[in-house]
Amino acid sequence: MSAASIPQVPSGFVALVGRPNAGKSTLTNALVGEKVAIVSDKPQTTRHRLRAIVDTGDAQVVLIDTPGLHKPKDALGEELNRSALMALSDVDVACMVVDSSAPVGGGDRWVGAHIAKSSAKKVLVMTKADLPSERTMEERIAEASKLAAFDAVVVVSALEEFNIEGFLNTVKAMLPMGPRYFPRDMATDQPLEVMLAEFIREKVLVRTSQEVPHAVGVTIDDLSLDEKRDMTTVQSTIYVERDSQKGIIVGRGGETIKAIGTEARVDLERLLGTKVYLDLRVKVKKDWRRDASQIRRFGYGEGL
Ligand SMILES: Nc1nc2c(ncn2[C@@H]2O[C@H](COP(=O)(O)OP(=O)(O)OP(=O)(O)O)[C@@H](O)[C@H]2O)c(=O)[nH]1
Ligand SMILES: [Mg+2]
Repeated sequence: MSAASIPQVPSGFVALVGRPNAGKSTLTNALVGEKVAIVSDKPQTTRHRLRAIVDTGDAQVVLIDTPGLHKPKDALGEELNRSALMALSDVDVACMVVDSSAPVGGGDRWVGAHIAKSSAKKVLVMTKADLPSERTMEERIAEASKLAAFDAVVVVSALEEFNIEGFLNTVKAMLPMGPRYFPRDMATDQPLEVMLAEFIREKVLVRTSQEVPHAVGVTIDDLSLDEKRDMTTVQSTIYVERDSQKGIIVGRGGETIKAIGTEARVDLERLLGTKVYLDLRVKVKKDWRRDASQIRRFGYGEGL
């Protein structure tokens, strides 16, 4: 095909940036129409900047879901912030994602200051529209609108699939014409092993609380396919920072780890397209979040 015949459509990169828990990954999944990003009610769920592709036939929107921007307490937190802020450079549209169920606060102002510096088109995205009253929403939009010179404001509820089309139409209109960046049927460019590890980590997040979710890192150690049985054996390790955390994840009589494994297997089978035997173990790696080389080993933040 000659260069001249490659179809030109609105095509480009759209970063979703905001505080932890704002709903960036839930919105990403709603836009893609399948679950590519992990989600939980714990802050700092996302640890990998993730590209997700929404091809509407007449346009291609490449979303960049990012770790929530927060006040870092350790090397991991610093790395996650760096990774999220990096996503703001070189995108066509920078979306500031704000949780409309909470008052606009200092954290949002800090995120806004970074968005304001971006040379991209700017969109304020108010998420979780199903939660606040109309009046509260209006007040919060007014507050958040002051944080940067936004080109558009969009209100969505990813949970109720409200105005997902509206968001897409708004950003599509801001993209330059060009060739597609990715194949039309590709949902994400995230490597399979990373996705497997993340979906396992998601199940740990859902089942644990307080400091445990943040102390968890997951590696995929081996994948082997038995074609005859259409079965993939996945060996994976859940790392924590303390013996006490290991005890929580294993649970009484191995109850919790068993439940994590059962839940993760459903997602892993979907991702791999085979039956899965999941061999999960739990190990302690003391204070790994403070150690840059360990963070790189997990591939979190900029590690990939
Ligand atoms: N009611 C309601 N809850 C939502 C909506 N979108 C997200 N949530 C919830 O908000 C919580 C956080 O969602 P995530 O998508 O993981 O948030 P995030 O911004 O990706 O968070 P980090 O990855 O930690 O930065 C989850 O419990 C979601 O179920 C929504 O539209 N309505
Ligand atoms: Mg997320």
